[in-house]
Amino acid sequence: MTVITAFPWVPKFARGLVRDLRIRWALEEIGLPYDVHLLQRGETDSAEYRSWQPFGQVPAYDDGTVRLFESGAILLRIAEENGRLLGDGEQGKWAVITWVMAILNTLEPHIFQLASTDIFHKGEGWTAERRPQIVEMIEKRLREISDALGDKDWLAGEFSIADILFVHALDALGHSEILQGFPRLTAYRDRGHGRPAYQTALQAQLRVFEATEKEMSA
Ligand SMILES: N[C@@H](CCC(=O)N[C@@H](CS)C(=O)NCC(=O)O)C(=O)O
Repeated sequence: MTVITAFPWVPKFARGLVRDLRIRWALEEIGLPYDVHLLQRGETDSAEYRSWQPFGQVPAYDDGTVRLFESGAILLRIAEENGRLLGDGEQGKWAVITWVMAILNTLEPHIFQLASTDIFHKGEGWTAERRPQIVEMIEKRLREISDALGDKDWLAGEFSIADILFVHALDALGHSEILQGFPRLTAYRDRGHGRPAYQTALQAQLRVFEATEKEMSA
């Protein structure tokens, strides 16, 4: 049975944003059952976990044949192994891989910087000066991706792992005003959210946090 790791609890702002959701979503799209290993306090620092996920982060993944980490790599493994969510033919497959790299490398670092200023360093003096530059860069990238998307439903033909990454990256902008200026991308994100596999995956992640909260308050 495939196993992924996840946190038993995160603060409210992070719910739906933790990256195990990407893997849950892909597995739900394909219809593959999986187990979730919830990391207990201190476990992320254990030598055993670090030998699986060197940064002590989630998600990590084990399908019995391959054990790896990094949400992008995990999505590629799942798609490749199952011949799903990876485009059509050689060109289609490489278009998906290219978009996977583009979302992770060319877009997401800027989005992470926004989360850093708005959430992790909220209220610190330097953020007021830095934030407009970050927003400008994110908007530039979003304009470029929106142009590349054009009238298509998905980034590279059929729905693929690149769309899982892009929709989830857009979700990390949910606390900001940025997406309001991008109706095409808002519609794209909503299309992603409308997929039954996304909803199943999201509810599964949220249920864990709710169950932990119940346990803590019992
Ligand atoms: N590039 C990694 C990032 C993983 C990551 O940032 N995971 C977060 C949760 S979404 C985490 O575990 N944060 C806790 C930490 O960094 O210690 C991936 O895509 O898998």
